[in-house]
Amino acid sequence: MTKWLFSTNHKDIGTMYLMFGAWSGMVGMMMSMLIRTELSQPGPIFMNDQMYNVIVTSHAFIMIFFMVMPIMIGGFGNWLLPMMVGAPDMAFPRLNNMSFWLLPPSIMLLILSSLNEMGAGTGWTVYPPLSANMAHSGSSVDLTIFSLHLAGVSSILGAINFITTVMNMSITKKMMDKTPLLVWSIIITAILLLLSLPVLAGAITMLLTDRNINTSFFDPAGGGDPILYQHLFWFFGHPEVYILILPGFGMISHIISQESGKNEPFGYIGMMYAMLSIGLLGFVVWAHHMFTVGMDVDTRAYFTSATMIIAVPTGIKVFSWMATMHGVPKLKSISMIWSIGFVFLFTMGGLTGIVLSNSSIDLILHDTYYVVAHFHYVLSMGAVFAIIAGIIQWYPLMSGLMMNPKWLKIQFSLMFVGVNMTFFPQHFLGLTGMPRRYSDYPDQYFLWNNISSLGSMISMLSIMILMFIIWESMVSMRMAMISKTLSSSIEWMQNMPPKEHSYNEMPIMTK
Ligand code: HAS
Ligand code: CU
Repeated sequence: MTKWLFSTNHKDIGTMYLMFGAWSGMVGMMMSMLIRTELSQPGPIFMNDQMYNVIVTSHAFIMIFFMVMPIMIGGFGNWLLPMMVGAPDMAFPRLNNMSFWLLPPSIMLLILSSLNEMGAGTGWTVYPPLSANMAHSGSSVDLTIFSLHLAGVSSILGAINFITTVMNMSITKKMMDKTPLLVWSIIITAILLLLSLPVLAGAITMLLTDRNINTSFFDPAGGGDPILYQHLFWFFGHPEVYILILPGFGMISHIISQESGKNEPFGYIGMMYAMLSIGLLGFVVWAHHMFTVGMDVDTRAYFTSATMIIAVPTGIKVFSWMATMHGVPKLKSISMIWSIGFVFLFTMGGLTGIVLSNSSIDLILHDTYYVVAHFHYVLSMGAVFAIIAGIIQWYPLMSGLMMNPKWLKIQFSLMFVGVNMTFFPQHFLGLTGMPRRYSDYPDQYFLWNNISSLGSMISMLSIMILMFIIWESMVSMRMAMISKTLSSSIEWMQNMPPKEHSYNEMPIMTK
């Protein structure tokens, strides 16, 4: 009965990733509710500062490494990429299974780190000296490091698999300018993973030896420098934020062009080069996370300008999505509604990113709730909206079932209200100086925090309704008609590579 757990089939593995991501998403959401409850009014409610920081840290790790990445790359990537390039499966099917099975032990180590000693209250950045022995003795931080090692190996193997699949097994390989944008987005993401994760692995391993075998890479007492850790972390960390959004870009491009009834996305070639430049530029802007460490003015000027340049390719994407939608008379499908929500709210998050990229402004806003508002607009409303759009778009293809469209519309409205009510007020909190990563605040900040906490409950309700809608579609066994959406979806995938290349030309690498 559990044979599918060991499956080497890309669709089975994709499904396992989706289920794993949904489960982790529930855990991450529960932690966010603990955070928002603690912050719903001034004064301690049920946590001390260390507990609060442990929960914030696990929330971030779980959402990034165990929710967004597994669902987007592992789930949608595995399901759709082989079909879209015309391959029978991924290049290394058993490696694919291993990539998935490295994740459960990884999340287990992360959870163990919270149940052990005082937990790792370091933030997802794990900066020393806070993460060093002096402030975090005991095994918690070490367990977190091991968790990241495993998640990193999983992603690197997955990246190798995707790159090899497209290079060796694609019937479109001689015409990458005809390959669907979703395939492009996953390839670029895989390259970013391959180049950035080893740097994180190096940094956390150096931290591990600093903590346990008396090296002093990051300890000035032994000639080291904690700023070195920040450079290494953000050389990974900034590309990582594009890893979290690029597959979403790919899904949104696909959904918008398909649901608008257009043959291809507006400005296909421009979209392709925009993603390539975002990926490339993402490697040369990392120090915009470290403006407060005391950089000289030329370095600040460089990192500010380089960061701002990313608005150009991103603007190309935003305007091309709008051009693709142009002239479509009615908003017919729910996945299209989510995509429009994505374009609008991601752009808002992007604009506050441009505000933060100004080094002199960032000296004031760094480590305030303004940053928290920025990254939740691009993640909770960018990445998450893209994921939900994708689920609604491809659920009939994956399961053969149909969700209740009227309920889905209600659910979207609730989510739209919920996330904006949660995160918009956080801009005000940040601008008036409320710092992040504290469990308490002065009374002055009560109103907006309270509204934010109420908003988070609305979002949680909305996610629970989505779970209910999926459950209901399963128990009622409402078969999806091979409707327009579904058939055009299949047609799209089969038509993208021009017909003259037959499947027989492909090297068959699976038995
Ligand atoms: Fe960011 C911090 C700057 C995109 C995620 N970001 C974070 C953190 C996360 C994150 C998680 O420069 C916190 C990390 C931590 O724990 O400390 N970010 C940017 C910029 C962009 C950007 C410039 N971020 C993202 C994406 C993310 C993400 C995508 C994940 C999905 N971010 C920053 C900076 C910090 C930061 C600072 C550090 C702050 C601090 O102090 O810690 C860009 O890629 C966004 C480009 C998108 C747009 C919108 C569409 C473009 C159009 C074109 C016209 C617009 C123009 C701009 C010409 C710009 C429509 C005009 C400007 C106006 C204001 C009108
Ligand atoms: Cu960044």
